Amino acid sequence: MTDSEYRHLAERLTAAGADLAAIESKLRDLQIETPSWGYGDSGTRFGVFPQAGRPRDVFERIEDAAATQRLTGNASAVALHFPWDQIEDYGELKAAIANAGLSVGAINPNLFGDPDYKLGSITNPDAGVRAKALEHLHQCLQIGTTLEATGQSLWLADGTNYAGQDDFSARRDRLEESLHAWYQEFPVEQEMYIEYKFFEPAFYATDLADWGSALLIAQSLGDQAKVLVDLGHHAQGVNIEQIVNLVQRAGKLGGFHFNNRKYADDDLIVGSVNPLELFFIFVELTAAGKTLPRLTIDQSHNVEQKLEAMVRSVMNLQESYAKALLVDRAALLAAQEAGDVLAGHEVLLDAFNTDVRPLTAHIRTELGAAANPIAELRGSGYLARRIAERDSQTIELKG
Ligand code: PSV
Ligand code: MN
Repeated sequence: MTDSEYRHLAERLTAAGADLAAIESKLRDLQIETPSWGYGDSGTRFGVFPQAGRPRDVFERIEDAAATQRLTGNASAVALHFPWDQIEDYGELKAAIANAGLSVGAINPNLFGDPDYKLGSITNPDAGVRAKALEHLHQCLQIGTTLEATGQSLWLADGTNYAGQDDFSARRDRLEESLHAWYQEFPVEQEMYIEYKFFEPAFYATDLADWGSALLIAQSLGDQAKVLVDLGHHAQGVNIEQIVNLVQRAGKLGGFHFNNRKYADDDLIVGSVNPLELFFIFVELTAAGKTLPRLTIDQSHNVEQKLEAMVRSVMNLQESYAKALLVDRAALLAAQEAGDVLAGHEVLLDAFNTDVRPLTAHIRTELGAAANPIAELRGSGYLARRIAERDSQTIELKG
């Protein structure tokens, strides 16, 4: 992208009435969290394909998150997952994140990896297992306090595979009791984000299946409890932007896990399958009077180069956000009030079909990041250096 392409676009947008200075200021302020777990090894249930130069511990995952930030300029925080990122000394982790020029994103407790959670964690019929799960949640709050994190992002794998396996009401009672107990411990500095998912690993009923079940519990807990929308966690065809609007109106939209899917919870690069849906979501997020919630990427890159995939994801978010900021809200309202169906739709399409790449490249340059992040990454030798360092030495694994 060249300066002249930017100037040309800027002139055209300004002539069309856009407040470019205000839009550019919002683009500079965009804050995206990338997930520590998105940089390390991952796979499907059929296999894992280790990548050359992949990070071996949380410190190396932070190095890669910092590379994403340097290249894109808007990925300033790193979300953490425990115990995947567990280490002895969280002071050391906090310093490493700060030294990398990043801030601490949401803390993600993990209540799905331990064999004890086979029949559930905080909904398990066994009180001992529930107590163990609550202890982990308690520890995550403490880690959050040490790291000065501002949120805990909870996803439950809890659910049942067969009708009759357990009782819906009993499970909901256990869920409510446990989350109320955890909520009582929350310091004012942290929020609780409740993620929902309609299937997997449970295949009959998950205990937080949809936005309604998450919203109900968030409302019963209090102001610090909110709903988190993961784009891979809905049935096919569900209108996610309408859910976003509803939860936002209830004052309970806490955050996002961005990814994209074609079939199920595919965890593909955000915007890679359905960029139009992503844009419609940003149209809701940028409506008058709304403030952006926490924006986190939650992806698993299996066949594509992981760092490139993360950088591409941030760029896709930058572009989608920029397009939403271009929507002519006055024209949209006028069309809606006039009952002019296609005029309203076309206002959205005009923004969606604008090639904003010169604008997002310009903003990245202003932020000291790269106009062309993928080309810059490929030309920088970053990956070759990481392969040389990480694949040739053995280190004491810290997390
Ligand atoms: C579950 O599918 C999920 O979306 C949760 O957010 C987990 O923390 C994450 O994926 C693990 O990759
Ligand atoms: Mn998620």
